[in-house]
Amino acid sequence: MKSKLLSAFILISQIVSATEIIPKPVTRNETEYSFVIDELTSLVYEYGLCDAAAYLLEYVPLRRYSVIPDGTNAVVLKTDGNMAAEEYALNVGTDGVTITGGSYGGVFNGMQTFLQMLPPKIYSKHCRLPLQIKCGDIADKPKFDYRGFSLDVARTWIPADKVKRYIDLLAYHKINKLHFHLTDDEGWRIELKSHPEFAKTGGFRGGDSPVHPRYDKFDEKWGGYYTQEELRSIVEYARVRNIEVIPEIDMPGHSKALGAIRHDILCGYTPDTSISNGLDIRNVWCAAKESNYALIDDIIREVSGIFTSEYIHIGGDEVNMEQWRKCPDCQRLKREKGLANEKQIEDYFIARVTEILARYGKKPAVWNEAIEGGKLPKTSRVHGWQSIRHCKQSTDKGYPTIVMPGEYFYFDMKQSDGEFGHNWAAIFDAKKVLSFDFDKYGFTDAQRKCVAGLEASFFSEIYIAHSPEKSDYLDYMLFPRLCSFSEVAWSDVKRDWDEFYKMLKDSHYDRMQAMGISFRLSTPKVEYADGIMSASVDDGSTLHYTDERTGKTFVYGKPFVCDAPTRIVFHSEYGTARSRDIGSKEYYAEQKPATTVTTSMPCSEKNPIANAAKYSNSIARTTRAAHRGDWIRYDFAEPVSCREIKAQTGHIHLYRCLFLDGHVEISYDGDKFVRAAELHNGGAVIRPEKPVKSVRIVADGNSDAEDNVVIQSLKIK
Ligand code: TNX
Repeated sequence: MKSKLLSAFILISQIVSATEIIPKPVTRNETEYSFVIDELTSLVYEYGLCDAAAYLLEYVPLRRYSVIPDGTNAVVLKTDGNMAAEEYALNVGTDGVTITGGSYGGVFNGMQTFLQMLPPKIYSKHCRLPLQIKCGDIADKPKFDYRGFSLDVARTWIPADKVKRYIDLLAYHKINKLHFHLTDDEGWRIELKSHPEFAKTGGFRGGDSPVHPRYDKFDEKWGGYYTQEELRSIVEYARVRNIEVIPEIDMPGHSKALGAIRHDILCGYTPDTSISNGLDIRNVWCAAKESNYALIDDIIREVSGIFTSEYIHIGGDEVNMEQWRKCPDCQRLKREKGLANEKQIEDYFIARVTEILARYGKKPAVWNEAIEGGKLPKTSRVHGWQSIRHCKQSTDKGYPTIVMPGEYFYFDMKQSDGEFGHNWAAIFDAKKVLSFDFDKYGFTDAQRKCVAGLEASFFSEIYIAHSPEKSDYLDYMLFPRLCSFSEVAWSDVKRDWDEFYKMLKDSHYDRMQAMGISFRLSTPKVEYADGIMSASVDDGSTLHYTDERTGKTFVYGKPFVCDAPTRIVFHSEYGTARSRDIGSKEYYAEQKPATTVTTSMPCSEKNPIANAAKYSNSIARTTRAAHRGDWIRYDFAEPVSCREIKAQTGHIHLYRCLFLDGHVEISYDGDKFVRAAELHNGGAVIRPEKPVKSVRIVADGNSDAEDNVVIQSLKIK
């Protein structure tokens, strides 16, 4: 008691302000009192909540008890069978804290809310007592039982300890499913005792591996895989954090890595192992070979023994039907089984795999394309990814549907134009994620009943080019978009963006800092008028600017005179959080001078050479690969004064359709050309000294990566 008074005294000068909780609880009320957690506060919990208690002790160093003493000066964890599984009540009185949950998951959710009510430093796990917490009551439960996140570890290898770090970050945001995308064209990440070569070879690409790089790290052998022991430890780590891990073996398409090791799984086996760094459709399991189903049995048997989830995701997306159309065995199967088309071959394949799953007590989850054949059993869980329309179609057909349209929930999409990432679904930031709303898309009650939950995701094909060994890029792509996602997946109480953003800045930025997240800050406002450059932020972060000509960076204090022929790039920082780079358009616009583009190679009708003169996203494609001496030439209508010209062949978001070996020449008069730079990965930057009339990219060797070349517009600054 003496110590209790003492700690109350120490804290007397501190005002405990209520922190905002994310996701927002259903109901919350507060009193003006507070409770002090000190060295004498004990943790009291039911026997079945041992793991939850141990988890809490990592963050809050309480004394540990397992039976309820008199209930005062204690944090009590208990369950109440009358509550829904993940529901919880959190009551903070002047004599203690009680967290009551419908099950382990409910208690865990309550604990996360409790942690958010404590100072952010508790996330460092080195927090010392005493700690003060506002008294009040929270009653809360999730909108969806399935609040998922899918992580693609096949395209870019993410080691187990890093996966566990993300499991922690998901748990802080009450996400309860991890959809683990473990296999794809670019990698096989699961150790199988029955087929050790799948992971030992398929986990690595580049170098002497038969698996070829497609997006980056072209020259090194790079990758990894999880041992079964590591996978089990991930499953267990996630379980303690109320997260179920759902493994995905992506079949029958997206299987190029495995096909590179086991050619016999592919259609019409030919020993065609020729290298393709780019688009390669030899990635579909043959549906007609009985030996394939025996192999799938081996895989599912082992995977079932590792993962405790009742579901295994078996893929079903983007299957290249052409392979089956060309395969005599698949065509025979089609006739024999009376299948109407290739889509029904996919149905047949999935039905066979579903039978295998059932043998091991598992159910299938599939991507939305798998419903197209019309025969997918209704017990399959469908992940709608292509669009909201596809999600609706799946609910219309009565499938339990995980709603994850790319345009809202694919966090590999860019967050604004000019940033990195994909853009096939949309370009969006946390504000759009928060705006996701079934009403807006007219989901009927019947359709809503089939929505099993929401899922956000990160596909990693271009992550490989962004220092995957550091957390900056992935953190930046995920946060705060994942914060918005956690709100829409959990909470029925609508917060608009202004309120949500204020909560982020006032409460959650500091928490994310303490969680060690290098999240993305909003874009600074940069203005240039009357020769004065000025910039501002709305979130208390520190502004920096870099002079691109000198490469020097300064902290921004106040508006400054700016007339140098350079680009000034601003960004803001808050601890390890960072905004995108942004310059003032008025001050240094990208130039788009009138250009004529010609080439020595024949071009496709669909992507004509004229596209390359447009300075838009449209590209030109040739109809063959480049040979030594081939050229692409850009002639400007008028000589162009500029600081830099970037010439690029190929396209990172497509395939390696580039000049593998070549150089760039410039001409000041449109007649005489001088060699200006060597190509690296199909591109080069030149910094001309005088106004330029023409640019020419010349191939010095053959481009055998692909059977066509992508020609882009020049980028001129
Ligand atoms: C679509 S998600 C895919 C992935 C890509 C992703 C990139 C799905 C079923 N297919 O293979 O990685 O887009 O955003």
